[in-house]
Amino acid sequence: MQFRSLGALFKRLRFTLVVLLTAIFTIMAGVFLSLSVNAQISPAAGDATAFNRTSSAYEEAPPNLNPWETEEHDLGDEVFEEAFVSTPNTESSGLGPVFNNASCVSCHIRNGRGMPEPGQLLLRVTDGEAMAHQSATNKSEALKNAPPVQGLGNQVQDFSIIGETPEAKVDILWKETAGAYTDGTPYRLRSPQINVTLANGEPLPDTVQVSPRVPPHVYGLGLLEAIPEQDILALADPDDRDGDGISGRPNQVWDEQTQDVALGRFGWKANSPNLLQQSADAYFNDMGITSPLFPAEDGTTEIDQEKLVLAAAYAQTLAAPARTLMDDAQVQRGEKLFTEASCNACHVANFHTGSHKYPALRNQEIHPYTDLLLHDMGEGLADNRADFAANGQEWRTPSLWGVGLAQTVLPYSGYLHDGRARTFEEAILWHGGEADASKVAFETMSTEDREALVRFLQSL
Ligand code: HEC
Ligand code: HEC
Ligand SMILES: [Ca+2]
Ligand SMILES: [Ca+2]
Ligand SMILES: [Ca+2]
Repeated sequence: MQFRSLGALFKRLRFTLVVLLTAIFTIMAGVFLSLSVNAQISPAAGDATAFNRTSSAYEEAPPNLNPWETEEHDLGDEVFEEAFVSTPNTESSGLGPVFNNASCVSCHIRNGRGMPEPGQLLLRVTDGEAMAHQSATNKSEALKNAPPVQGLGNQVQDFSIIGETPEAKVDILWKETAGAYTDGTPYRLRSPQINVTLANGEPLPDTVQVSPRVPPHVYGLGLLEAIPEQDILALADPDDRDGDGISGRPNQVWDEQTQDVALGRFGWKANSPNLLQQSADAYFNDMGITSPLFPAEDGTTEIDQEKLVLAAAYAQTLAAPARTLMDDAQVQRGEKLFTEASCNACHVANFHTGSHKYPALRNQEIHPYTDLLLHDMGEGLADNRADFAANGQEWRTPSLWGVGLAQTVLPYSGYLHDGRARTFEEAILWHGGEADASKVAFETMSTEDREALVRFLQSL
């Protein structure tokens, strides 16, 4: 390189120096920024926390998986995405004949919640008349206490493969009502009206009990599976002995593997004991795919045990997202209000996981904000349909970790079992029954406090 004068040389050096200093400054600022951002982030699931708060936040494997767990997770990921087709194709065949959707991921979108729309919303049904005259013949039948509906079973499959007829057509209409907070701020709530037209064109008889449910998120579930049973049962207070208006009961469900009664943990009414059974149930009922746990009547199966185990493995090995904005004064105020309004009586923040098939999930301090128990949530949310030990007004407390990312992952997705709540405010305003005092506390808060509480939920 040649310089025409000494001045030009200095100019060149000065330029290099500026570039160098700028680079150093940028790196230092980056380090400083990442440190200060980290101070705002907090692990929600111990070593199994994922530090990603983008639209792919729910798709992370826990960073502490060992190589074997990582392989199970990756294979499970493919299984979760596998779209089935009708027989006689050689691969991914066996869909239907009737079904709700063709893959796990088409309902659990980006592993988050799904929409209250045909293809994602499930309708569980019970013959209410038979229910009234039920005399159970054995333990598992007695537990199920949801007599199937003639021609529909316990779930409406509103899609079918070519050449077959869907069981029914499902239409969702929204009914809106108006209300106001104590400070006069108006709000609107909506609830669904489900219209079912059977294959023969007839409407569903009034005696059929219908329970619409949106797909819940599937991350962090292995950690919930790893909570020791006695720690969940210890929170139950069925007769409300401490007189705080909140009871909480465990669901008692049928475990298809052990052929015995077990604690229910998964599903909106905690009607499934573990993730393997929940996955087999999804294959069978949502996709029409038989498996070793739910074979066809003649004993044949459309997927093998290995695939079933991998589907469950994926849900088991999904991390929970880290909390954010821990240093934010409004968020801190919201967290205080969350406790003051007794939200944490059901949305329990702290657990310590015990044993699990996957070592990464063992012995972690987790903050899922659920007690996994059933609560009477009042008439407004009632589906009037029993599900094992759960009655028609009871729902399992959903976990709230990662809930602040719901709109980032799937904009316009709703909250609550049927996706009726468009915002956190609406979700809270629907709380009743055991949660009535919490709802009233929220309704009577100042606008500023309501905003702080919602901001706290957004930080989860
Ligand atoms: C048609 C949509 C649909 C499909 C397809 C589907 N699911 Fe689901 N899933 C749901 C709904 C709705 C629920 C809640 C059911 C209930 O509460 O009764 C659910 C619940 C779950 C849960 C429990 C979540 C929790 O927080 O308790 C898991 C795990 C799950 N599904 C995994 C799967 C797997 C694995 C597959 C594929 C084999 C699958 N799902 C396919 C709609 C679907
Ligand atoms: C008595 C137990 C109880 C109390 C107290 C309670 N909740 Fe809930 N919460 C539930 C149950 C059960 C549901 C699910 C109801 C349904 O889906 O119909 C729920 C649902 C939610 C949801 C929607 C979650 C989702 O994934 O769709 C949010 C948000 C929420 N609660 C926040 C709060 C806040 C904030 C408070 C305090 C103001 C509170 N809850 C108090 C039991 C409770
Ligand atoms: Ca099939
Ligand atoms: Ca059916
Ligand atoms: Ca109590």
